Amino acid sequence: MKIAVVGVTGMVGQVMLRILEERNLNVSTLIPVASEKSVGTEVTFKNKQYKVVSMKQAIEMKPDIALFSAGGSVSLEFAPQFAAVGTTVIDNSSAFRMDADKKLIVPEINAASLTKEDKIIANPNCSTIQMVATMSPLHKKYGIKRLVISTYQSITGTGVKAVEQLENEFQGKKGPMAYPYQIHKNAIPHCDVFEENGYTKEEMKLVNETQKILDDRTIAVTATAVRIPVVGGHSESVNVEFRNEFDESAVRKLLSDTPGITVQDNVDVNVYPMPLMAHGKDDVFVGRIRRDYSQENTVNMWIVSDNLRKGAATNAVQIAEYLIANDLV
Ligand code: 11C
Repeated sequence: MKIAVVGVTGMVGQVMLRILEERNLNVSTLIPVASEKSVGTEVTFKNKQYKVVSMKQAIEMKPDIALFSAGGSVSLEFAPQFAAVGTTVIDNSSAFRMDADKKLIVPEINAASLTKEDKIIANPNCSTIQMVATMSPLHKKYGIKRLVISTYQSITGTGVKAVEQLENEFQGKKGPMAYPYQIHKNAIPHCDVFEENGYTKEEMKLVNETQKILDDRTIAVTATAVRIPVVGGHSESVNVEFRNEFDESAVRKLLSDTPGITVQDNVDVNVYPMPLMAHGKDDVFVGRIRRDYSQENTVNMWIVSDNLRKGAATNAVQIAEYLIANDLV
């Protein structure tokens, strides 16, 4: 397989390279792609050095698959150009996620809908992926009526500028600001831009992407997304109202039996998921599973995952693996 990684110098692009190495996908040719200012610099893949090429050069090389993580405007401009030469694009930006003719894929949930004709496939938002991965088996069994989500999101979701902001603030230095406020020792209830309805774009991704991936527009979703000074992953408090009766231990068992989910839930010995522990891992971690006594058929849980891995790069590589395994590229 000829695989291009577009946006290879970015935080997600770098993790994509590491995951392609770890998972031993059959990469016969790696094509690292970035903006003009990085062309000619080198990246390491499987102990070999590769020169970063331009978008134009990469398109001429007609990769089988291009993993995109270079921002929405780059995807809008270049994903169709790759698709036009026969490349299947797996796009990590929000550019195509809600397009009616593009599929929004979490492999464990809906990869079976993919066909050879899907030349641009959307990878969901990080905070959505870990949440729907957990909700999908529950929705099938109990029917989800409503989700109330509060996120506690890693600064790595914003990118390298945010990581540098926190490092500078930690050291008492001034520098470029990724956020409107100091993030060190702070919590900022503002991820992505505000929309006209008073929600942020990040919050509305949780609403719209969830309904699309679970293929059920009747699920009510409301969310508050908060940035915290953490690097290992996103955490989410999720209040889940079912249409049907549930049993707490059956929920725990169902999630434990779901591939890609690890239940960490034993409060007697202080076992619950945390971003510090999820960092560098591919699973979604779920704990603090407990009945909501204020409302019938409702359960609370705490969901944590490495936002650069399952929330972005791992999910994209898993889509590529599915396409290859099912002869769809
Ligand atoms: C964040 N979820 O943590 C974002 C990062 O739509 O793919 C990814 C943005 C996106 O700020």
